[in-house]
Amino acid sequence: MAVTESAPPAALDLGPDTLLEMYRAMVLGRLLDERIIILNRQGRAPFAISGQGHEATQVGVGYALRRDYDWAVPYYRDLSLVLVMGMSPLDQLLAALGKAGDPNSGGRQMPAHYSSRAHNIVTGGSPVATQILHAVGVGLAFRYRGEDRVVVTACGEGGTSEGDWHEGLNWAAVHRLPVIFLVENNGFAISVPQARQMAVAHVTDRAAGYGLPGVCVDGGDVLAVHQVAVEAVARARRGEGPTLIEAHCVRLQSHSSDDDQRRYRAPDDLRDLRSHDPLDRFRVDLEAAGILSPERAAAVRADCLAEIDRAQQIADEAPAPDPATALHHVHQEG
Ligand SMILES: Cc1ncc(C[n+]2csc(CCOP(=O)(O)OP(=O)(O)O)c2C)c(N)n1
Repeated sequence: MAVTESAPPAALDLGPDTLLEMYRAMVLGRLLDERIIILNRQGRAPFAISGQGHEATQVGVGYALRRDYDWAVPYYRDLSLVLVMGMSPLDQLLAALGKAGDPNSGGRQMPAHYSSRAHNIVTGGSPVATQILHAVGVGLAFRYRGEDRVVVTACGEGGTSEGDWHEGLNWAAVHRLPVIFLVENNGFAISVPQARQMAVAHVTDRAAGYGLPGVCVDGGDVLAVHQVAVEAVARARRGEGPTLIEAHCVRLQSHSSDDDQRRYRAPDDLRDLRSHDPLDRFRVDLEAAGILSPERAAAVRADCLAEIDRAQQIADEAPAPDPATALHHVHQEG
């Protein structure tokens, strides 16, 4: 099956309200991400790993899913995806500050290991790409139960070098499972560029080797990603099996709060990144279409900041986990 470049999203029939909602979702993801980095730099959040630059991909995919029906097995950059699926800024700030009320892990796991029973989001381990096999298992469960749910799982292009990724795609294609394999390709695995990671030009060049369709898309174009994701979800629901989506994103921040990308990326490359900011692209498109004005864009930003401020106040005041519970959920109890 050939790699297909995505068609322009002309066929999309999204009204202005939905487009504005998607824009707000991207802004909320960005501002919350920035807030978590600030908390890290203040020494209050132990770790931050940024999704800045990936928002269009995640919101485009998230809006193709049926909320609280479909499932996700995300990776650490998927902040905007889990927000679209129903998690809140408060959920993530409780996690960032390691509070007892953190729904992801009760303040135990590193931040960015997203988990929500209520919104069908499955937590993962930290070893890269282990989540891929979990998603395939979720897809198999849907098949056994005769449900038409879909599960999306994500990783970076570096994650596709792991054996788990290859086994997962192979198995899902053989059994035509309703899994969407999203690769958020930002060109780097920490400091390792894509060319040192694979000898093919596109991750989707490998799709034919497993017998599933692979679609390459501009991950900075929220509507293009959305169209590709809508088609992949429809295919999976019809029982026609998995799709591999490779979305080319920019990584605007360093790999994580423990990294400094100025040590391995050229200054020109870093300067150029900002001209590919997906939020600016969508804002300009919406303004050109007469759907958004600069005043309205400023109001969306202020509204998102107010939501994050309110959430942070609650998270600040929330209790830390009781030290006596530190070993709970580690070994079998009772
Ligand atoms: C099995 C394993 N090896 C190495 C690491 C350390 N590690 C964490 S993230 C990462 C890079 C992953 O890059 P990529 O999959 O391209 O995703 P990105 O972070 O660029 O979004 C590495 C090497 C790990 N967590 N697990």
